[in-house]
Amino acid sequence: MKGWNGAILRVDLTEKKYSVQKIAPEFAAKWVGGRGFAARIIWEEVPAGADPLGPHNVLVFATGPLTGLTVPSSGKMVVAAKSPLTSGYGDGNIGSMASVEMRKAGYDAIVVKGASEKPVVLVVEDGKVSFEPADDLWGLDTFTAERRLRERYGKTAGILLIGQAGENLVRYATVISQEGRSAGRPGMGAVMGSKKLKAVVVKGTGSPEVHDPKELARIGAEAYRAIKESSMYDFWMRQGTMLTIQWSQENSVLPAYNFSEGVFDEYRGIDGYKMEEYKIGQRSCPLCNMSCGNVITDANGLESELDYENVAMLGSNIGLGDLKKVAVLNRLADMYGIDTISLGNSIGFAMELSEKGVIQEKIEWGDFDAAKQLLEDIVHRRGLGELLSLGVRRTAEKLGGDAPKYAVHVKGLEVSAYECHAAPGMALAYATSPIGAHHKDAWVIAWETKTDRLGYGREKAEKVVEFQRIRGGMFESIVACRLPWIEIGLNLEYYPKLFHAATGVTMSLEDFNAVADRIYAQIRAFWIREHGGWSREMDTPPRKWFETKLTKGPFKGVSLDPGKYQRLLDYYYEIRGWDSRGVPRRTTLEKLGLADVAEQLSKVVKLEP
Ligand code: PTT
Ligand code: SF4
Repeated sequence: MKGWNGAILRVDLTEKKYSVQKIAPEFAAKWVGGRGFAARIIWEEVPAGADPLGPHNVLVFATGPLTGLTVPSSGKMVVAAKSPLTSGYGDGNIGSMASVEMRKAGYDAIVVKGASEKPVVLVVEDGKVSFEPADDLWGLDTFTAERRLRERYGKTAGILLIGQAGENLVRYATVISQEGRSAGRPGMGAVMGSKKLKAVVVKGTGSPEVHDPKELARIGAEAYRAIKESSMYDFWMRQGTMLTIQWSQENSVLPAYNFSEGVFDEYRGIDGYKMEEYKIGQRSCPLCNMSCGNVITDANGLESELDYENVAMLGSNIGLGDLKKVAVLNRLADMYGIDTISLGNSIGFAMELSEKGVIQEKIEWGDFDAAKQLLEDIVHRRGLGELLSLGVRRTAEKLGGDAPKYAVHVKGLEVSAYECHAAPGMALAYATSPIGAHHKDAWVIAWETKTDRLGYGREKAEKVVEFQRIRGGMFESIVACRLPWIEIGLNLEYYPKLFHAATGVTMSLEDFNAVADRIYAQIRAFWIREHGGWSREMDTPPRKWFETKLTKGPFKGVSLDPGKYQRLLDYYYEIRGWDSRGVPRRTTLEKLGLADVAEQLSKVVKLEP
C-alpha cells in the first residue's frame, strides 16, 4: 500500500499494552482516513450505550493519506470519540507536528482504549511505545506541561495534551497542541482526561512511501504557488480568519448577546483591523504557507493566538468589545484546554439567564471580570460553573423553567459563531452537522448571503449536502486543511491529483462524494444506535431562532419559520436517501456498502426500504 502507512497503533491504557494492526487495502479504500477511519472504528469498537467518560470509550487520533506530505496545509489530524457532551459521534481537526510525526513514526492512526489508574503520557518513538508517569504534569496548564515535555522529548516532538478542563472532565474540554491549536469541540479533551491520559508524544524518523514522489512534488509545488499567487493571499496573511468579523457584521450573522442579534455595535473593537494594530506575530500549522494564527498581546501583556470563532464567541456573543480583554479569555481557554465556542456560548447563556431573572447571580453583558471568573469556575467546576461545565443543554434541563428557551445548541453541541435568525440554509447546516452545531461541515453562509437569503428552497439543502461532502467528507478523510480551497480559492481538482500521486488510487471528486456519503451514513447510524432511535427534533436548530426576532440590523424583525424549515429538512433527507425521521433507508445503506450497518441498525429502528 502506498500513501498510507498501512498501520494503526493500538493502545490499551488499562493493561498498558500496545499492538500494531495492519490496515487492509479495502478498508483504506473504503474509508480513506481521518474521520472515515474514526467513524468506522468507533462504530465497531465502542460498545452500544458506553459511558463516554468510561474506559470503554475509544479515542482515535487519525491522519489521512495526504497528512504530513509536502502538499499544502497537510499537518492536520482528526481526534474523535463518543462525545461526553452529545453522547453521539464527536470529532475535531487539529494542526500539529503530532500529525506529521505520527506519519513519520509509521502509523496512520493511534487508537486508545481503556483507562489508566494514574496520570500517564503515551510516548511513541517509531516502533517503541512507552507509558510514562505524569503525576508531575497533572494539574498543569497545557502551555507549562507542553514546555516540560519539549525539554524531555525535544523541540520537534509532536505533542497533543490536555489542561485542567480535560482533567476535570469539563464536557467541552479540548485537546491542545503548540500553545494555540485546539481540537475536539465535543469534549475530546474530557475523554482524554477520563483515561488519565495527560499527553501523547510522537516522534518518527521515517516517511510514508508514496506512489509517485516526483509527481507529488510537482503538483504540491504548483499548489503552494497557486496559493501564494491568489488575489486573496495578501489580505489573508494580514488578517486570517479574523477578516470574518467585519464580514459577519455586514451580513448580520455576527453572534451578539447569546445569539439574540446578528450585529454588534462595538464590533470595531474586536475586528481584523483592530487585531492588526496589536499584532506581534503569526503562527501556523506544519506544512502551511498561509499561516492564519494571528498573535497579539492580551490585556496582561501575554501572547494570545486569535481566530474568528474565538473572538466572536468570547467577544460580541457576550457583549465584550475590547479585543485585548477577549484575548485574555482566549489565552486562558487554550491554557486550560477548553473550547472557546462552547465557552463563549455558555457564558452568554449565563448572562442571558441572569438578565431574564432565571438565575439569581448578577452577570452583566460585557462584564469582563465576571466572564473571567465564570471561565475559572467552569474549568474548576464550582458554583454556577459546575452546572455550565455540563454544556448549555444539560444546564437548561437541570434549571428547567424558561432556561431551555435560551440554550443555543443542536444535539447538545453549542452553536458556533454564525447567527441564523435570518439564515435558513446555515441553520440547516448546523442542524444536520454530524457532530452537533458546528460550521465545519457546511459553511454555506457565505453563499447564502449572495443568494435568496431568506428562502427555504431545495437549492439550500443541496448546497448543504454539497459542502458536507467536500468539507466533512473529503477534507476530513484525506486529512488536509480546507482553508486553501475555501478561503484562497485553490482549485479542488488538486486534491484528487495529489491523492493519486500519493496512493496510486484514482478517485474523482464524485468518488470522494460517495466516500463522504458513506461516512455520513455511518456516523448517523452511530447516533441512532446510541440514542435508541431518531426524531426530526434532533435535526432542528435552536428554538431561539424560531421564537425570537432580531431587533436591529438589516434583518430586523426576522426569525426562522418552523413550517418552512421542516420542508427544508425534508429536502435534505430526500437528497441523502434518509427517511422522513432522518434514518438512512436500507437501500441507501446497501448502496454505500454498509449492509452490515443496516443489519445492526434494524435491531434498533425499523428501516424503511
Ligand atoms: C474548531 C473550532 C474552531 S474553527 C475555532 S476557530 W476556526 C476555535 N478554536 C479554538 C481555539 O483556538 N482554542 C480553543 N481553546 N478552543 C477553540 N475552539 C474552536 O474550535 C483551526 C483552523 C480553523 S480556525 C478552522 S475554522 C479550520 N478548521 C478545519 C477543520 O475543521 N477541518 C479541516 N480539515 N481543516 C480546517 N482548517 C481550519 O483549522 P475543532 P486548529 Mg481546530 C486556538 O478543532 O474541534 O474542529 O473545532 O484546529 O489546528 O486549531 O486549526 O475560525
Ligand atoms: Fe493551519 Fe491556518 Fe494553515 Fe489551515 S491555513 S493549515 S488552520 S495555519
